[in-house]
Amino acid sequence: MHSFLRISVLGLGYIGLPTAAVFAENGLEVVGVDVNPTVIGTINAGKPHFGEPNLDALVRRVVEGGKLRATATPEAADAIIIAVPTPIVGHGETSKPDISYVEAAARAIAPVITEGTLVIVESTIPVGTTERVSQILGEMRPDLKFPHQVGELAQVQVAHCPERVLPGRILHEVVHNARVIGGMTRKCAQRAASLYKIIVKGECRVTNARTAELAKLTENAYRDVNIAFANELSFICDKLKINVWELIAMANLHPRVNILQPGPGVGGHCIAVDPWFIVAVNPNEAKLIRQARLINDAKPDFVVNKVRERASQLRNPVIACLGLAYKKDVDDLRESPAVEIVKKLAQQKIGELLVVEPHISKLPQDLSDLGLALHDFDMAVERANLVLLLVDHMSFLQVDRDTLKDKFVIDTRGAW
Ligand code: SAJ
Repeated sequence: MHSFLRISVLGLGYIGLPTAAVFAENGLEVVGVDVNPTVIGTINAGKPHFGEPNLDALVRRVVEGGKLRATATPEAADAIIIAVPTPIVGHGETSKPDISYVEAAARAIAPVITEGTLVIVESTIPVGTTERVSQILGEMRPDLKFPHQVGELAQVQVAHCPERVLPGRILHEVVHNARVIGGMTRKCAQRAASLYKIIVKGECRVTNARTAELAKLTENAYRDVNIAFANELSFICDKLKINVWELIAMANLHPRVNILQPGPGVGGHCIAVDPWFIVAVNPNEAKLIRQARLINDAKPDFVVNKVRERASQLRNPVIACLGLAYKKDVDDLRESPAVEIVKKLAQQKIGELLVVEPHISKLPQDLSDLGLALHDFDMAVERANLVLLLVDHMSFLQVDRDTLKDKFVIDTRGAW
């Protein structure tokens, strides 16, 4: 039997809320903490504040059942999971991780921890940050002993258990993925593993905190590098007038080749961000990882140039921009290359833009400030003389080929 009756999750976003809800579903009393009053109100009304398959029903169940409650002030708990954002500051090569939310979370929980509390960081963090959390707690609570001070004799356990779930499949992956559990000490790791085993059906592999920190960053850098390889091929194929998707399908027939797909660029809050956490700490060693980021970041401009080239051949370019999300079938616009492309097209006044994004009901302010509005898919495709596919949403795939016949088509995803 495990020893966790009540846990707390700090940060009720894309990771924190599903994690909190799944623990609650498994019988624990869960206190969710967030700084945003709207988020707190929405969750306490039994609703998630963002879209994710099956999350609505789950949140309603656990809130109505009294197992999950959201609040603004941290409370004591057997385990406290920190799942706050770790953005980057700066741009491109000057990007640096901003761990201030994690540090603030550590300061916020310091007053409520007691002997025996397990503190877990799930947020993606640069190597060394788990130790930093332990230090902050130690500075604020001189009455307790922490792992960075006394190792296994610590009265409070600290661990890093990075989240690895894929948006769109979060509730499945949070249960079925293997977890990397990095303890500041062995006991910290084992205690954290016993917590995750309550909800995780996959393997819980224990290691030290630093290895866990780099493992998470490595997973996303690996994917970024592989997407960069595909995007670089798309630049090469454009010059050589070869269909890059056909090329990749051919190469992937080889039993040991598995190239990913080129696209309009890499978005989302993870893959486009996390590799910089490695580069910032190891600028001299992380050459390939840096270059991959630069290649992927160059893709939106390449698409804008393609559109400009095509539009210049039209008297009155009317451009249907299909999709704003960072990837298919999600409503998440964070770091989305599609948004960047649409913004640039609008700023450069390249034709009349008809923006389509079926997963949102309102355009973000910065896009409506550019004079853009949301349009219906069929109407936009019908009216446009240039159709730009930016996201391969399921609902875009069954397009009537006849309506595209006399139009320029730029398919950045190779979906059509
Ligand atoms: N993309 C391509 N070509 C591809 C695959 C993806 O251009 O072949 C683009 C997507 O369109 C999107 C971006 O890359 O813009 C990232 O999408 P994704 O589906 O690869 O990943 P994310 O950002 O949704 O989630 C990733 C996952 N990490 C890995 O697969 C290694 C997820 O497991 C992590 O939990 C998540 O980052 C995270 O939170 O770190």
